[in-house]
This record gives sequence, C-alpha cells and structure tokens, in this order.
Amino acid sequence: MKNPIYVTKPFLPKKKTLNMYINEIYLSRRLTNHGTLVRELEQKLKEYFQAKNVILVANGTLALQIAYKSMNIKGKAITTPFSFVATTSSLVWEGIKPIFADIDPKKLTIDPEKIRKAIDPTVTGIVPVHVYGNACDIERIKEISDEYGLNVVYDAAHAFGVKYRGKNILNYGDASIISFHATKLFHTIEGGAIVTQNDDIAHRARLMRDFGIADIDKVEDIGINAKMNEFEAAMGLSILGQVGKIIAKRKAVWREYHDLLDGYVEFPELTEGVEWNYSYVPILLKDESQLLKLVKVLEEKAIYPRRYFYPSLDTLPYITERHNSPISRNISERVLCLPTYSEISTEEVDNIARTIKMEVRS
Ligand code: T4K
Repeated sequence: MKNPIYVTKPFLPKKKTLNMYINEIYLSRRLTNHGTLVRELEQKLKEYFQAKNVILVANGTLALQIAYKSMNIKGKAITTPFSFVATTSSLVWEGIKPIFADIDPKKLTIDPEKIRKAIDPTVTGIVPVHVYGNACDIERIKEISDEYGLNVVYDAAHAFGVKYRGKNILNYGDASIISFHATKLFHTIEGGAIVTQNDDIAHRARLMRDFGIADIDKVEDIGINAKMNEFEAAMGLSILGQVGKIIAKRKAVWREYHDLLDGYVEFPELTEGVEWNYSYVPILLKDESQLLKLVKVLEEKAIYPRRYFYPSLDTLPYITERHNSPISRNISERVLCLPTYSEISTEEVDNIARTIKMEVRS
C-alpha cells in the first residue's frame, strides 16, 4: 500500500536543535514546574505575539477552562456551534451552559447579530472561535460585549501567527487562548496558552495553572495542574524559528489547491483585515452525500482528509436544549479539510485535487 497521506503531519525540528535543549534539561534536572525553558518560551512568545501576558499551559482545552474561571464566566456563555468539540465541552465541564449563536455562511465564524439575540440576564460571557484562523467580526463583538458588560474569550486555537488589522489576533477580547497541539502549525507536542492584556486576569490564570499556589506554603486561589513541562517547551523553542517557513509552505499548498479547485468546490471567505496563516484547507462540497462519496474515493487511495468540524456542536449528546443553528449544521455536513503540512509535495497536492475534480464533476 502507498504511504498514507493524513490531514496533517506534525512538524519536527532538526534533532540537533532539539538535542541542544534536551541536553540543558539533562544538566539541570529541571523537568517541570516553571523551569528555564518554559520561561524562555513564554518570553519569546510574548515578543512574537506582542502581548502583555502569555501564560503557557498543558493544552488548549485547559487554557479555555482557566480563562473562563479567571474572569468568573458562569451561568451561560454564548458560543459558536461550528468548532472543534473542546470549545463546547470546556464550557460544560466548567458548569457553564453553552448557548449557540449560528455562523456566517461564508466566513464560518459566529454571527454577531445572533449573539445579540441570544443575550439574556444569565449570560456572562462570549466564546467566539477564529475558526481555521479566520477572524471573527471583532469590532461588532466588542460593541455587543461592551454594551452588555460581557467577558469575551476568543478561542484562537488555530490562529498562530495570524494578524488582524496589523496586530496579532491574540490581543483582542479579554483573553484569547491558543493550542500548541502536535497537529498545529506551531506546536509543543501538547500545550497551549492564555494571552491577555489584562494583568488581573493574567495573575489569576497564573495561579490557577499551578493549584492556586502563590508561593511556598501559600495557596491564594482555587487551581488545577495545567503546567507545561520542559520537554514540551524544548520542542516549542526548537520550532519557533521555523514558523515563517512553515506558514510560507502552507500558503503555497493552499494556493495550489485553490488554483486547481476554484470553481469546482467552494472555499470559505476570509474576513477583511486578516493576514492569515493558511493552517487548514477547508473546502465545501455540494452536500453530505457528495462529501461521503469523495471521502470514500480518497480513502481508497490512502488519502485521509478530515471532517473538521463535524458534527455541529449544538447536536452533541450532552446538549439537552435544542438550538436553531441551521447554517452550522449545513456547513458541518459538507465541509472537508484537505491534507496540508510541510512535507507534502506538489505532486501529492495535485493528485488530491485531480481526484476531487473528477469526483465532483461526475
Ligand atoms: N479549540 C479549538 C477550536 C480546537 O480546534 C482545539 C483542538 C482546542 C480548542 C483544544 O486544544 P487542545 O486541548 O487539543 O490543545 C486534533 C487535535 O488533537 C486538536 O488539538 C485540534 N483542536 C483538532 C482540530 O484536531 P484529532 O482528534 O482530529 O487528531 P488526530 O489524532 O486524529 O490527528 C489528525 C491526524 O494528524 C492523524 O490522522 C494523523 C496525524 N497525526 C496526529 C498526531 C497527534 C500524526 O501524524 N502524528 C501525531 O502525533 O484532533
């Protein structure tokens, strides 16, 4: 059988670079609990994001949970039904009821007017997602959150390196979270961060990631164990310098797919003012039956795209109240993410695109 082509392949740095950091760990025996490498990565990311506070954590899901807690989001929060399951499950896990506001059919981000309609006195927060790294309608979300006094946590899990109106996208909202999972364009194997301009939120989040411990023998707040370890930070430090190249490659891959498939399938629209990272290649098929047929044909060739994001989160089994999110449901049924990563070749992309063309034509 041919080498399988998955939706992504984690980027691995040169062993020599990684070993330099691993050697430091062997010398210091500092494995975790805010070691030198975690602190170095935190500092470097602060510069990269041009952010006031970056709090590294063990994964993006914990980043969301800590962000909600650090700003006292409780009761209900308005969120998008079109995302990875962690956006919703993190709310439910924290005892917050998700209220779904449907998405824009072209940009696939949450529709601000639907947010406005969903507000009631028990809503305390908004959790929009810059899905695939595409920016939400940040200005209108700010207007609404200011008007109703709601906290905004942007789930920017996919948005490494994205800029909006010239500024790193993580600097909007009360806080943003990002994921550094192995499948992301920048990764620390497992990992994530909370990014905020607000020092009080940052202070609470820092405590919360470490059991609420402020100092030896001093527990100041409720907390959890959400610390990143030194090996994870070593991976991040080894990859950070490569991010420019990684994004350039993904851009070239996206362009190749786009040039070959434009007119055959639909591509989501980018929000005005976004400098994108091309982290995913989502395409929209005509309907679910066309998508399922295409997936079968691709899988026969050992090509494994992914249904990011299916199902629409308002249909999850633990969501008991039914919501009206017809756009998200329709998009979830017919969206497919195509393989993209640093080592994918032009020939492989060409072969995938040709297979798709043949299938959607027939
Ligand atoms: N918010 C949003 C909007 C998110 O998308 C995510 C995560 C989160 C929050 C939560 O962040 P984290 O807690 O995860 O940091 C993947 C990732 O696990 C997940 O991080 C990501 N979003 C989501 C969109 O995708 P799966 O279940 O699709 O991954 P998996 O294991 O099927 O991997 C996909 C393909 O990648 C595999 O078919 C093969 C390849 N692969 C994967 C891994 C892990 C490798 O070649 N090597 C590997 O080590 O969730």
